[in-house]
Amino acid sequence: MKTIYSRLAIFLSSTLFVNGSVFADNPIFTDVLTADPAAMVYDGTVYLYTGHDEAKDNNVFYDMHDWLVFSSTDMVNWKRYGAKLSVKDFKWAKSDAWAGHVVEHKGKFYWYVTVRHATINGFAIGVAVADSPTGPFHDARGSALISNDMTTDTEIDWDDLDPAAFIDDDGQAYLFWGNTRPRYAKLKDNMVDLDGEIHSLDLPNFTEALWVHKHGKYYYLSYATGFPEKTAYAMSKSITGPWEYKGILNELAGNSNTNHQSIIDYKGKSYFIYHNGGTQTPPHGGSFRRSVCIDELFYNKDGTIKRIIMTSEGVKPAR
Ligand code: FUB
Repeated sequence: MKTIYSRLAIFLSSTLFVNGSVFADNPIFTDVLTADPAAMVYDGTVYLYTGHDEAKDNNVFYDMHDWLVFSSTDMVNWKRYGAKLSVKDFKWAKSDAWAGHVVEHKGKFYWYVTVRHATINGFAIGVAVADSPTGPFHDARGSALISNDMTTDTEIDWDDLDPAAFIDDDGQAYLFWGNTRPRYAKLKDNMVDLDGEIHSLDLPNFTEALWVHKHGKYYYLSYATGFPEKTAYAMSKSITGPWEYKGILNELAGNSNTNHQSIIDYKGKSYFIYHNGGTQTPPHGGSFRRSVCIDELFYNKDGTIKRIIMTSEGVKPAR
């Protein structure tokens, strides 16, 4: 009997009933603080890679040391794998496990991450590789893929963060990243070296958190705009642009000055995955104690995206 009741308690704590329907409630995890979501659909499963906030209260700054992995086949029930990559896995890095992104290429999984470089001033981007979406991952280069000395056109040392990889239909891979200055470069087929020069993009009021996706015939570049951050987006018919700015996609995320989105299609629906500072678990959420949320995303007939409606109820199970 005890087992039945405890299973029921776990089920009830992970779902919310609204008018007889089952939803995932937002934030989707209440026992661990998750930020900077990056989702990947692979072989019928959604893999969710997140940062891991560990700040004890909100009077501090980010306290982030590793990245977490989750998976789901319905967007409501999530399997937990724990921390599968850490700053310590990059011998050349010293701290700050900020935003990352995983893509699959030719049966291998590449996890691009933001870290603070140990010997070159500023933030840097590293890449880890694994044979499975849940690891084990190891440093694929033994050095930074991008470091602050490679981009000298800004005064700040945190302009090289928030990597987002994208593989176009012709197999060419790209890496997008940046804070203040949005950038992209081609990746070699080995996925761990840049192929050619670094380009700058022209996106209005760009802050950070680039995410690239394709839906139908259009390419979409979404990003955090302003500060505190909203999410904006631009569209193009080509991954290399020109990009046409389309406006605000998501408003300020509750109780957090960052918003950091990921957008996927899964089982016939589209999802906007982001973080807010909304956890009610003491000592509560905030800008440095963030939690991942999921809401549906809807396209208009002309390919533009409807403004996201952030909800407490979250999404219904995908079938
Ligand atoms: O999580 C640390 C930083 O906050 C990320 O790199 C940014 O995108 C913002 O979410």
